[in-house]
Amino acid sequence: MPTPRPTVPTTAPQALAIPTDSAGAPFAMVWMGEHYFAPSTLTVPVGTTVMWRMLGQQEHDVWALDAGGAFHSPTMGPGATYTHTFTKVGTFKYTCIPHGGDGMYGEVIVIPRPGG
Ligand SMILES: [Cu+2]
Repeated sequence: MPTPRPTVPTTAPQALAIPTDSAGAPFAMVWMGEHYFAPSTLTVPVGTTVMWRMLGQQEHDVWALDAGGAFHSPTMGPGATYTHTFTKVGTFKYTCIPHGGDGMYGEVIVIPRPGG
């Protein structure tokens, strides 16, 4: 039986559901490009590792706006990834520093883990 060939999305997916990684830890993806994060609002249980992945051709970054929730990626070129694990419940807004003026904002809403 042939293995389906993986496809690379060329537009921003609107709904993403990748609940766990191979070790069973919560995991989620955010895609980024010109000039968006998708999904721009992501809700995950506490302890989730979020990976941002660059689909765009320009350079972008992931820069927390909350002073206490500091996470800052390096400048990311095409294909680059950045991960951050969210260990506290809360709403964490972030932007792309070069493109905040173009409305390139996102947020991660971290909720208590279901069932404790
Ligand atoms: Cu950007």
